[in-house]
Amino acid sequence: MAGDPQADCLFCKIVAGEVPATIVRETETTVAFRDINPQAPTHVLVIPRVHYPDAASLSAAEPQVVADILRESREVAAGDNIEDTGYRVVFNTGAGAGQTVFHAHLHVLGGRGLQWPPG
Ligand code: DGP
Repeated sequence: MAGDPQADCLFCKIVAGEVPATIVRETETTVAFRDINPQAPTHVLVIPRVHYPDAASLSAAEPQVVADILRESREVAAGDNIEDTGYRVVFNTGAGAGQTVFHAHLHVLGGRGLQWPPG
């Protein structure tokens, strides 16, 4: 069922504690953990506990959880002291945009200068 944990989903396993991750924050609806392949000094993924394959399907079904994820991104930035220097939040949505893990996740990147446009 949409929203239920998926047996073959890596990020559902992180939510369940079955795969280790460096967790930085948890709420009733979200988990934030450090990316295994960081692209910046701060690179944290904020994910919903519920399983939706991408931000589009999550926002259609559970818009409040998207708001929770965005609020958490600010808390992550505050915790890593990158609020003042600036940071980027990104939902890669679809393989063509670089999405490789199909459980919605927001990248929080900062701690170095970030160029625009992204690659
Ligand atoms: P994306 O390409 O937008 O789907 O981002 C997926 C991110 O997930 C990528 O930056 C690497 C990260 N990642 C993949 N596997 C693991 C893992 O097992 N643990 C952690 N912490 N991050 C992972």
